[in-house]
Amino acid sequence: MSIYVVGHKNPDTDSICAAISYAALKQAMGEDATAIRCGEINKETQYALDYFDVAAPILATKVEAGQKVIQVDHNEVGQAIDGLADAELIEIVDHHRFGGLNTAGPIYVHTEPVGCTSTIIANMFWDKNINIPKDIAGLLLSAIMSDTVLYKSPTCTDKDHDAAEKLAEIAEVDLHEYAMAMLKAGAGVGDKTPAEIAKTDSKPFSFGSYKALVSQISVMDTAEVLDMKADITAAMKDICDKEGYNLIMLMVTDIIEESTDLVFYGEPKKLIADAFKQDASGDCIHLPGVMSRKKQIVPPLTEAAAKF
Ligand SMILES: [Mn+2]
Repeated sequence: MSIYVVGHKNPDTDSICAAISYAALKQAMGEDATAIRCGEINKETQYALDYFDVAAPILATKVEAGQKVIQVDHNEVGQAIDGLADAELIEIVDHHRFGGLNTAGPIYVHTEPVGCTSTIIANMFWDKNINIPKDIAGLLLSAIMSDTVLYKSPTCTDKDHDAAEKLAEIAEVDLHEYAMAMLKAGAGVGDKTPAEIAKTDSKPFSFGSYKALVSQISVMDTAEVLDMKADITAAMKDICDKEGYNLIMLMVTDIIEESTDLVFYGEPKKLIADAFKQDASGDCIHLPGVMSRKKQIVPPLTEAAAKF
């Protein structure tokens, strides 16, 4: 039975490209591995897949009991494919915080505090002296450019930078030109409904006893989202009511200005006020210099919740 390699729900470019690339590495090592995905491909990822002419992983919303699974780009249960608890998790390759990891048996874990899972995977190829095919190099590069927002995110490390430069050579692309085109393809609201905007690139988190959803949309101009703020917060109320969240936050991240407007609905607003030391009695706060959910949004919320 083929081992499934899968990224998180509501997959981003790293989750898709890391799954494809890690399955390719496993195959190059003589193992039977298949990339799968547990969600729709976003526009940015589709641009990368089309550009390098790679098929999307097979869509699977659930894994069967006993299925061997490798998780890439996540480890938190709430972000994982359904059925994982009854499947056999054998390995994790990731660059996120550990959010309550429990496994039935011992497993392989490869995590590093770098900007992108695909950086770790590129280095695994090189450490094993396995050549990275051109199309896989292109996908790994795409993921690094996406996760680090063209190196601008504070999560970006020298290791991401070095890997991206080498991958761009293998993929034979002009790094900046390609990355800008890819980010542009994924940026903005397009034809999304307010509810879809509220759930863009969303991930569930627990902050203390509060269930929260933190979404992120990248834009070249925040006005196109902020002009719809009333409709978006109304959609957030619906999502809270239906899915049992206490709080929904949408990071509207301006990739040119390198700042985020955090639009939110729910309670306690004091959690947001404490975390970001701002008046959060409205439905939006401006956070200059903030681009990373993982480094600049989740940690202050976790800290603030611990003091509740
Ligand atoms: Mn990632």
